[in-house]
Formats: sequence, C-alpha cells, structure tokens
Amino acid sequence: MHQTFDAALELNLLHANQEGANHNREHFDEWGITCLNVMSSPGAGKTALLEKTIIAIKDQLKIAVIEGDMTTELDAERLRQYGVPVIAINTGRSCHLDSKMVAGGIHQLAHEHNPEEFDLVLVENVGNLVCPAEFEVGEHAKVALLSVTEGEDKPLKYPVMFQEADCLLITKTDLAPYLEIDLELIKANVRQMNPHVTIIPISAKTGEGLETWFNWLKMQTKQAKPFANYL
Ligand SMILES: Nc1nc2c(ncn2[C@@H]2O[C@H](COP(=O)(O)OP(=O)(O)OP(=O)(O)O)[C@@H](O)[C@H]2O)c(=O)[nH]1
Ligand SMILES: [Zn+2]
Ligand SMILES: [Zn+2]
Repeated sequence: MHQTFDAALELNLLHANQEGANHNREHFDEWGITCLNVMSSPGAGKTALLEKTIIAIKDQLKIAVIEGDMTTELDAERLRQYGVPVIAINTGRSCHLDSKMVAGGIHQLAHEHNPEEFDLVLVENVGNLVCPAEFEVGEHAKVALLSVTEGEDKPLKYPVMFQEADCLLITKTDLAPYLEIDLELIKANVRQMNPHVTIIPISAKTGEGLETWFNWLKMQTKQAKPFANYL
C-alpha cells in the first residue's frame, strides 16, 4: 500500500516536471537557443569546463549560463568574470534542478535581456550522479562528466546518468598517469550502458580534448536553429 502511494506520487512529480520541461524547450526553440544540461557528481569539473568553454567560444556564440547550486553563488561568481549573463539558482535542500526552477531562470533571462540574441544556454546542474538525470529541464542535449578520479565502475553503478547522456566527457585526464585508472575500461563501461554516446576525454587544465568538445557543442547549436524554424 505504502509503496503504491509512493510510486504514484513519484510518477506525478516526474509528469509535472516533464510538462514544465516541454514548456521551457518551447521558449528555447522560439528564441533559437540551444540548451545543454551539464551534469556530474560533485567536483568532476563542470564549472572549470564552463570557464574554458565561455573563454573559447563567447565571440562565436552568444552564451548565457543558468547555474544551479544548493546554497552558494560561488560558481556563478566564477563565471560572471567572463562577462556573460549568469543566473544563479539556489535549490536549497534539493539535490537537482527541476524544470520549474529553470523556468524561473529563463524568465529572468528574458526579462533582463533580449532572449533572441542568445545562441546557447548552458545549465550547470547540482553535483549529483543520480537525480539530475531524471529531471529534464527543457534541454536539447545532456552532457555528463565523469572524472578519472571517480573509478571505472561508476557507469555501471549509476546507470541512468550514463544512459541518458548524449555526450560523456571523461575529465581531468591530466591526472590519469598518477592513478591506476583504465580509460579504456571507463569507455567500455559507458558503452555498455549507452552504445551511441559521444565520449570525449578532456582536461580543463592542459586543454586536451577541448577542441573536440567545442566542435561537438557547435554542432548542437547548428542543429537546433533550423529545427526551431519549423515550430
Ligand atoms: N587536475 C585537474 N583538476 C581539475 C580539472 N578540472 C577541474 N579541476 C579541479 O577540480 C576541482 C573541482 O572543479 P569544479 O569545476 O569546481 O567542479 P564542479 O563539477 O563544478 O563542482 P560542483 O559544482 O561543486 O559539483 C577544482 O579544484 C578544479 O580546479 C582538470 O581538468 N584537471
Ligand atoms: Zn514560460
Ligand atoms: Zn560547479
């Protein structure tokens, strides 16, 4: 009895979230914006990646960031230095962003700027390998990060994040020589969960793999723009 009630409640919650996500995506499509949901466990390197990405491509694509954090604005402040709009969302006790929180961010962006000027909205989700993958926020693609320090088994132990990802970045590859870590085994474990995912090993520190990531990202924006015209 108890279990049935919980299951029904969870289903309603996910359903309501999905409706909100669809609404957010309609806004993005209407404005010709591509939205990427960037997810990982705490500290895998999301903000470091966004820093490098903004520096490298802000002259080619107009970027805004929606920055999810439980209680602080530390990451938002790190990114504001680069002169792009950063909307900070504190989730409080919640371990993931949901579509309602992101809707607040989108409406703030539209209120403070002309949203049609933007090409790309990067959402940095809250560090967590479980819940963010279950709650869509209206993104066009999901980017998951897994750092080499986390171990080869994580794709098998936390499958949903890896099944849902369109692009998987194996981060902090500069540290790989210091760890007994098998990059090929990480890739094989990810492929077991998701045979078609794009896998790019990167280091925000040395720059390894970043060009490949930028190219993947630019491809996403080109794909979303013509799609928006058909709506
Ligand atoms: N060696 C190395 N360190 C990195 C790399 N990328 C990030 N770091 C370090 O890893 C730590 C966490 O990086 P962040 O970018 O803050 O990670 P995050 O995923 O945004 O963290 P949360 O938002 O707290 O979940 C910092 O000390 C970074 O300097 C990398 O490519 N190589
Ligand atoms: Zn709306
Ligand atoms: Zn961060």
